[in-house]
Amino acid sequence: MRTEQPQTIYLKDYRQPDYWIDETHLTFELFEDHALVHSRLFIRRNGDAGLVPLVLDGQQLELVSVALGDQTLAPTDYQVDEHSLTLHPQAAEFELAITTRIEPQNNTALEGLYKSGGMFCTQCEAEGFRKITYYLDRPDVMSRFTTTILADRGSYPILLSNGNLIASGEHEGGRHWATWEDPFPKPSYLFALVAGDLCLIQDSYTTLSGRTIDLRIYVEPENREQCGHAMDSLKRSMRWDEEVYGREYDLDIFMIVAVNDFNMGAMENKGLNIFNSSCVLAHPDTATDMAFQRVESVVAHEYFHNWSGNRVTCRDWFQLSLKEGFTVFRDAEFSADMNSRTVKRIEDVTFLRANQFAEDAGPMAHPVRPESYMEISNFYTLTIYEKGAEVVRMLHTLLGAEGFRKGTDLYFERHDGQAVTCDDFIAALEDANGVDFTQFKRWYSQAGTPVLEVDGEFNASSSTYRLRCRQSCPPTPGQSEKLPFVIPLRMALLDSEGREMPLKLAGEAHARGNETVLAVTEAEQEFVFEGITEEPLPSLLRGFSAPVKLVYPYTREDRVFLAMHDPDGFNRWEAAQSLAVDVLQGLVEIHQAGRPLLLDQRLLEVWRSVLADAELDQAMVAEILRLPSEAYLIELARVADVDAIHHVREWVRRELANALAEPMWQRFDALGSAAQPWSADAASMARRSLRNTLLGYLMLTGSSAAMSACVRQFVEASNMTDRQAALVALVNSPDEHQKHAALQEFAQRWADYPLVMDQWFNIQASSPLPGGLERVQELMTHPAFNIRNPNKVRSLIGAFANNNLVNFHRKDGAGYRFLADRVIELNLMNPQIASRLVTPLTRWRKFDPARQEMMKVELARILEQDKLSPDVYEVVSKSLA
Ligand code: 0A1
Ligand code: ZN
Repeated sequence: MRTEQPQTIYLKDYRQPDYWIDETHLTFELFEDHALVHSRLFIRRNGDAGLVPLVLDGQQLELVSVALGDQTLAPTDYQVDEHSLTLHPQAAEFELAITTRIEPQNNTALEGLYKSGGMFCTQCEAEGFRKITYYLDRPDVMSRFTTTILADRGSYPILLSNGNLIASGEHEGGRHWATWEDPFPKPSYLFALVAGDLCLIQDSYTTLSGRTIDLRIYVEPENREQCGHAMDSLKRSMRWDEEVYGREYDLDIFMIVAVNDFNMGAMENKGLNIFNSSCVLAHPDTATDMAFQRVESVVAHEYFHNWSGNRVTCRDWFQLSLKEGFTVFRDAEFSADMNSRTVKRIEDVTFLRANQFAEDAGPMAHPVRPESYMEISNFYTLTIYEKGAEVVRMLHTLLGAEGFRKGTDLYFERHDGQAVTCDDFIAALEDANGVDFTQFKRWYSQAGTPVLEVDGEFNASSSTYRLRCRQSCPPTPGQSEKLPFVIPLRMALLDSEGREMPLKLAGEAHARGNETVLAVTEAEQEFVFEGITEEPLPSLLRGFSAPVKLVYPYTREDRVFLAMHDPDGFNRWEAAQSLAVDVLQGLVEIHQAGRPLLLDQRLLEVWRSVLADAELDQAMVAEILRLPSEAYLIELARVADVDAIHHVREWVRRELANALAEPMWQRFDALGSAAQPWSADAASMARRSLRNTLLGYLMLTGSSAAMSACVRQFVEASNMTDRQAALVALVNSPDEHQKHAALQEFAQRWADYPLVMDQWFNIQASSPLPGGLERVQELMTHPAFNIRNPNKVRSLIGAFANNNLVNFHRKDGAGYRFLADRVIELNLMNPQIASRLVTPLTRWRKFDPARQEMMKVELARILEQDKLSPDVYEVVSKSLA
């Protein structure tokens, strides 16, 4: 066990810094075996802070020199330890010059300045800047940056930093330099630098006010052809932010750089976004439709941060969701506007419920605005991002689009250039609309997923319908009691034909139309609708209007009815899903009791009718036909029986496929062939999505017709979406020969495309067929695998532990041991990746006692390691507490 425990940082301890840094002048001298960083800081004491020491953050730095004004300091004038440099300035304003020496080529944690392939790049959020130089590395210290980069011209012809290029030139010894100036004050986490041999794709954008912006995407030369989609997405994002939020871009140049080694998806550094190449590159030959959509949404997300994050930033890291929740909401709305709104919402809700709900029910559960942390990198979570976005969505729902826009206009105007809090955001929405969100703010302070129990009572004699709501929220670490939330409940009442009934609430003067949003604010609350002349069926929580678990005593017949008739597309899908959940949960119990499985014909009939529905958007048909995931079924279970869940779900899939083979073939054939030319439009994507969902089902029938259709598709596909879908079906089929042939062919063809090889690893790691662990262990020795590359770790080890649940949870605990070994291996090499990787083990409370024990043994083994990074220590120790 590590001897020194990381400190816990508390929100309640926040206070302003003692000093401000008005200007930051940096010079980087880059060499192959080290880099020298010279900083000149113009520092000013904060208000009436007295003669307090100046404590600068710094880690893993070699201090070369310090000068205060024109005085070079002696080592006795300052104190240095592992985390800081302490100085004792006498003046209220002074200039400080520091030189540090670092070794980017040995930086495997990918935080601070590091090398990815042949290029230098940075990642400073959240606390990476302190690994570059000593600084007040906190987001409320905003400074104007000027950056000069000096490097060998041959190896690093491109030298980039934030803002505008103001000068450049030659230097002796084949070296050259460039100076960049960013006119906007920013915190250090938004600093960026890139030096490399990159090619440039260039375009321009004219803003609403007529300014021309130079748009640049830098990639390695072999990827030049794969940038078109990112560029288009960027231009669409710029237009959308002007139209929907009135936000125009502010610098004259906007740059994106793609790097292969990156811990996260991308980073919104001012004017110089740095991206994981997986979130930039997209070409139909190599990227799936899903990858295209991810590129579009990540490009938009980072671009939108220019306002929600950069112009207005966070006061401290407890406020992270201020920028992330808001920006995820913005990018989701952008994607909804660019594609199918309903399908986008279904995808996001599916993801949230399978993953964020699990986090909210686990040992690391925390509020959207946490109150404490040990390592901030551990708090870039689904709760901060996705639940945070749901919270902003609820505000949008409560205020309406116009009211919300008035609020965001005020927020941007009031806080431009400032570092602020979630309270400031809410205050702007309140002030612009004259509302009070005091109670609503509990969404920021209380963790856990609320449960909303609803039931209805029709009274024929009074023509009323009474909707009773009861809310509760399970305890989470450090929070045993919860107060009621404000839950916006979007709903309608349907008559026996599925038509929406006019809604009028007792005690209200005005009718509410056919759909309304009820604000559930009490622990128990009733709503009485008048003028209801027949017993209605309620359609509740439309569009998933709040991140809660809805419980309503629907019968299976009710769910069938809603799945067939609800005029709201989202709730049609939801009804089909919840019917499938109910059926699957029932079958799991039957299977556990050792009784024979029998499929509820109602599920079959819903699937049959959706399959025959020519009116419904094809992407929606595909969404409805997909069964709820194993991960979601595990999340819903009290004690999850992974084997039974897997067995039953596969059995139902096969039953559906066999029973519906004929209409599935008909629909499949009617959708054309995978050989037809690729097109990016929504209709084509929807067609591919449905065709491939059907192919997956048809392959379960084991027919030779399905196998030959699949092999044909693998060979003839005009694009990666169809080729990959065929490969998935082949890999999961029992035909060893076809599987190996396809895998080999694929690996040979795409050996030089790391992102395609990531898919190849992912598909095999995710296959639930027996022997999964051994396959993954063998793949770790494949020449294309590299444990230092986060994308590879995610696509092989992460995919195995998160997607391949039967193999990961195998009875002898070998899956757990394997994952713990990898976490230990990565612990010091890349702490952020190690601590993310350990997540599946922290969910041990969900499983049977034997598995719980084995998972805890592995967690304890990790905890006993000699040098545990704070990242891994925090997650593992909290999950065992
Ligand atoms: N702010 C970025 C995500 C991000 C956060 C931390 C990182 O450190 C490794 C990197 C990126 C975003 O929301 O896109
Ligand atoms: Zn973000």
